Amino acid sequence: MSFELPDLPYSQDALEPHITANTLSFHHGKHHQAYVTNLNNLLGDTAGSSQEDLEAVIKDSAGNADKAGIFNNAAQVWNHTFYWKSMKAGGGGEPSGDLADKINATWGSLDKFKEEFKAAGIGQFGSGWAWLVVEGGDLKIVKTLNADTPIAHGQTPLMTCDVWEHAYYLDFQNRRPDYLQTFLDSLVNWDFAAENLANA
Ligand code: MN3
Repeated sequence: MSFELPDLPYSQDALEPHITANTLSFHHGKHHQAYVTNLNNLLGDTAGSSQEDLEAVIKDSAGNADKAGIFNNAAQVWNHTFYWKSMKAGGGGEPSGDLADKINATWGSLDKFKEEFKAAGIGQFGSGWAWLVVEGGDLKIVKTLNADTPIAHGQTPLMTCDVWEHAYYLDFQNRRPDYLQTFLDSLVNWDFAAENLANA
């Protein structure tokens, strides 16, 4: 068995003009694929194939210096699959229902949430991820370095934005703040986040 690159949940040009097909062809077809290939090479015959197998590999290797390569590649496979689902064509707008209520209760308004999420993404020095997670029933904004992932820390991710330069450089060059603003205004898939909250 081996892990496989999941298809994008939309066509490569679905997120244009915000994120171009050119970016997704490299980000999904090259970067995400490389993490899958590296992980299979590192695990050899012990590689699994399901989402549950992948999460078990991440939890087993987290914090283990001898398994840093396995952790980094497994977590990046998981993080990217989750990131694709965190966006959709015609995304952005406002969440509804329980998610909207919890965002308002936690940050006071959607605008304030967006401001703090954007600040987390900008404030992640170097490469990493900005996340909306739920932990112990509370919504939180967290950022992780490099491949690190909330599922290794007992948190349930609701949605994420990849802030590695490869995620935005072809479309936004060095303008990470503009990429984050576009993600929040025009791409984020609130239905996916609400579904993850309902299942948390
Ligand atoms: Mn990436």
